[in-house]
Amino acid sequence: MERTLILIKPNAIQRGLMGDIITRFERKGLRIVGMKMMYFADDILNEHYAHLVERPFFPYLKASMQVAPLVACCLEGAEAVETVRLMVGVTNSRKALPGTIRGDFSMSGEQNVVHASDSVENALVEIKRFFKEEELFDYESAVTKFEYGGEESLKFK
Ligand code: IDP
Ligand code: MG
Repeated sequence: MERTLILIKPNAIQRGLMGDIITRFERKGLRIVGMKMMYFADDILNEHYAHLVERPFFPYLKASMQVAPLVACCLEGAEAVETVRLMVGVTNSRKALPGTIRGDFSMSGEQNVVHASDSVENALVEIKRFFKEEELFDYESAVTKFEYGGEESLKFK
């Protein structure tokens, strides 16, 4: 099974949306295999948003990501990276489709409630950035056979 990283951003924590966001992923059938609350320290923030440091909005983004703690989650499932990006919606929440997390919970391009890894390759790097190996959990689920078909279970082992 594939893993991806999401961050429930400080703006979502402040607005009391943490539970709603986690529930979306749980209901979908994505398994939470790691979860922690933390402050986004300078060194990992600069690394995580390295692709944006030159952008004019970077100082605002950085401040908004450090104003309160965030919750980092590692989610597991078949094609989890792509599925979670679809659930999150496009960056600008005003353009994000209704039914997506950003589309339903936010009005902003910056304060857009959640981060999700954008490729399988980046997910591997981002999960390592936020979680030590012993903070991630492999566990059996009694309901996997009701979540995936027989062929899928073989394909996405
Ligand atoms: P993504 O979060 O949808 O993957 P990225 O381009 O990786 O989008 O940008 C990371 C974060 O930077 C966004 O989620 C958003 O908070 C912020 N951001 C991106 N573009 C803008 C912008 O044009 N104005 C303000 N903030 C932005
Ligand atoms: Mg991104």
